[in-house]
Amino acid sequence: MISCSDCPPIVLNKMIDHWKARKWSIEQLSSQITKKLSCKLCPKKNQNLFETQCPHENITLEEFFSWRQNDVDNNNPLRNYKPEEFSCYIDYKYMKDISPMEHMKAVDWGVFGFPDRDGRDSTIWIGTEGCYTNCHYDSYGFNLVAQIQGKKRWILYPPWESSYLYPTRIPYEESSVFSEVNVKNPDFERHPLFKKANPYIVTLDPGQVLYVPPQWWHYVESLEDSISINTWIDISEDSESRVSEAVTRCLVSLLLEARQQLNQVPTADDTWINPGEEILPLDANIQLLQFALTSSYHRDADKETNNQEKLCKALQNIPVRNKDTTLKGKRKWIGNTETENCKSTRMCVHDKGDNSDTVNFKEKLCSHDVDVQSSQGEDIPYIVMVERENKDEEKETSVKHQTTDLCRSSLETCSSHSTATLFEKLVKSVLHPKVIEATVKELNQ
Ligand SMILES: O=C(O)CCC(=O)C(=O)O
Repeated sequence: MISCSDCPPIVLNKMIDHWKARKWSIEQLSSQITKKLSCKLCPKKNQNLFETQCPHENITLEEFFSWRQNDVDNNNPLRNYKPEEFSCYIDYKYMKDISPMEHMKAVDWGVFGFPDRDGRDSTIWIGTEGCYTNCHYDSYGFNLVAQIQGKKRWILYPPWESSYLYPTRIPYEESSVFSEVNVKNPDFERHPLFKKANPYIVTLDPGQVLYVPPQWWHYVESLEDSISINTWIDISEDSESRVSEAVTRCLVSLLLEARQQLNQVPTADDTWINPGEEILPLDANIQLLQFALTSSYHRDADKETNNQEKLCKALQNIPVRNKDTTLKGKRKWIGNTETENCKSTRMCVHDKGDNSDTVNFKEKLCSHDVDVQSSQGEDIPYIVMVERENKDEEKETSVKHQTTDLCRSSLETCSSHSTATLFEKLVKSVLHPKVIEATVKELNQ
């Protein structure tokens, strides 16, 4: 089994021209999506506030659009925010919750190997120039992101550089691990290891789709008013992440209960929990942990469908080219020549030897002088690799999938524990001297 986390992000071009959603604009959507939506407003002078530090309002897309046109009436909740001072982001909205039914088929992930996925499995992000999502990684799966309107810049970091990014679970958001670093304006005294981080940077234009590999960190900012639509696709390693997430939820609910006992409940905004997160009581979370452990233990990896392989297959005949090569006439498939780079462009999860079903992305990306028998000129789909910014530094290739220390050695024993034993194990692992030592170090800083 090859880890799927050590392949780089790629940009897929001309693959969504057939989507109805490809033609959407904020103006058009403002008459079609009529529900009130929560949005975050962030002062433009500080591009690194956590969601818990920004004001939120409930608005219609129509109110958003007229605010952008400097046409606000007294009922518009945005009337007190100046567009030149604040960015506004209607982020992370499941289309099935907010969009009319006819929008569901306007999105179609079939060309990427997922014919059953459409708007019902997608999330939409609508924001002004300057809006952003702080640096984080998603605990589950991989991500396909389609840019619909406006340009967006993605700054990505590989999972093997996690220690340079100072991960934190506060503010808490289910399945998002945030970085403490202000990646746009880092404080190297507080985060000295960040100097070693190697970003991969890409600006997405409308019509492009970004593949974000599992557990890659990303900071995202809109360079123009923009719409994007994405789908997160599960992978077999998610069962491990589900255990980590369940442990985190148990600890968060435990600490929230402790906070209540200490009468430390905030009167205004809660800086521990991202807006919209619902925290269940501890006993419910312990049960969910039990369930995650049992499913993780009983899963049959051989029977699982491999979604990364599906993506590989869907992309196998799509040429890879350099950003700058033209598509006319005979051309090369541009891959990376160095063996080490080729290794890192692997996308498939299973190495099945001679099995002809196996799609070897690495070989494809490393092939050269391939004649392209195409008369379709500029209109055919193609792939562009997202490149690393600092190429001179050594790349560490060993990627460790995030696992929890709790029960690492014996999932079987652990999944059969009673609530009481599981809770005791949880408390013991939190009270582990190594954790205490790290805590003391943190408190002394
Ligand atoms: O587009 C954004 O602002 C963030 C998107 C994101 O974090 C994601 O798709 O995982």
